[in-house]
Amino acid sequence: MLNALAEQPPDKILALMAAFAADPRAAKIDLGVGVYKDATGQTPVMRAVKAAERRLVADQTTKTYTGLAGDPAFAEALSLLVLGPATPADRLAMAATPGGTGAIRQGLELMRMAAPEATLWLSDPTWPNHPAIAKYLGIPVRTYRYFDAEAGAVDWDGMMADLGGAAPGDVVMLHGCCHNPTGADLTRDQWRDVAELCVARGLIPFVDIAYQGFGDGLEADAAGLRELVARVPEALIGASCSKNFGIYRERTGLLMALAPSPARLGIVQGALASLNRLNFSFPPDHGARVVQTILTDDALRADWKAELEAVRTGMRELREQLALALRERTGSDRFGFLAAHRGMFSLLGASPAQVEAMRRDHGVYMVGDSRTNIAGLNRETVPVLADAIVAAGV
Ligand code: PLP
Ligand code: TYF
Repeated sequence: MLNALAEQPPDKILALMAAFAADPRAAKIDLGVGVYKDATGQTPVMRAVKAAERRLVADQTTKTYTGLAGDPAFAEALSLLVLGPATPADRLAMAATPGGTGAIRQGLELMRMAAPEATLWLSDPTWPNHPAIAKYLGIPVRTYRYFDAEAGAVDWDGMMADLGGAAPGDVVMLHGCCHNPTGADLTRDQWRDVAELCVARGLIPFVDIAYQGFGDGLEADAAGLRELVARVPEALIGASCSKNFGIYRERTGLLMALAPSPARLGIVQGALASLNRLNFSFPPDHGARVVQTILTDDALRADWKAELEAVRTGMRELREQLALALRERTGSDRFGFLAAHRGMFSLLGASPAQVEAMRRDHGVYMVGDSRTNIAGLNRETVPVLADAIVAAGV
């Protein structure tokens, strides 16, 4: 049996992690995988997470199974963080998942179960796991224009034109904030227009929100998604706690499915629970319990928000510093988009050969499409990257 296996294509982002680890140069800089790093290059456990974990160790009395959809208290707390006080609870089915990736996977399985003929529309470009999971599940995929590389901004006209060609019942994947890999986000007005397009054409939005709190703040980053949820009859939302709680390896995520009416809620909730059972039975609990503990305790929540805010503003400052360093070196504002973008990533606009040259000559590691993890920088390495960008002729 196993002799029949073909080699699987590697995940380019994860392959880059291995190449970086194998590079013996001391001055190498990792701008690859989307993990937050502080000025010393560490990915620390957040203070509130440590405190919640200590509390769990002391107080938890059982580790028996939860429910197939995880603990409803976690789902409620996280859905409130994402969707805010206007959360339509009587229409919202929810299931905890192994990370945000698990929420994407379970959401796409739900789509295939409910609408096997529907097409999934993905932004061009998008996070590589979106098309990879859809392909694995046999879901037809089309792309919509999203990024104007010349302008370093959203190609709004192209996006609306392409989505205008989607058929009723098709699913449109959107990044809630901090678009991966471009860093270019929709404005609040544009979110409203997307919502109206979905309503007019009968499209179902699937919002992947993995970086809430990394862009303009916890509330601002979810504002567009909330505009959408207030307007559409149906939606899927996949939320990840990996980045904003820094609990990457705990695999903590939530799939939310907005049902068209309260009467359909039970059926949708049953489908989510069933899909969890068919894939892995019960979702991981530890990270979910930590998140719930933090979100429902005033002191822990305040401390978590303060630490997240410092992370966010640190990344904003690095963006400003890099844009300034490039303005000084090029005498132009060609890289001004770096300061306008949000979240961890921006596409520099370098060719694969230029990306390779930066790696070879300067030990700067970024993804082949020139996606750069801004959080991998610090005050000392910003000028090194700026020099590398100029030397490579980007
Ligand atoms: N969606 C996007 C766009 C991402 O960049 C990520 C990665 O962090 C995820 C989802 C899910 O991540 P995780 O499965 O680690 O929660
Ligand atoms: O895009 C990134 O770098 C993060 C981390 O298969 C990641 O989202 C990368 C690849 C992957 C899972 C997570």
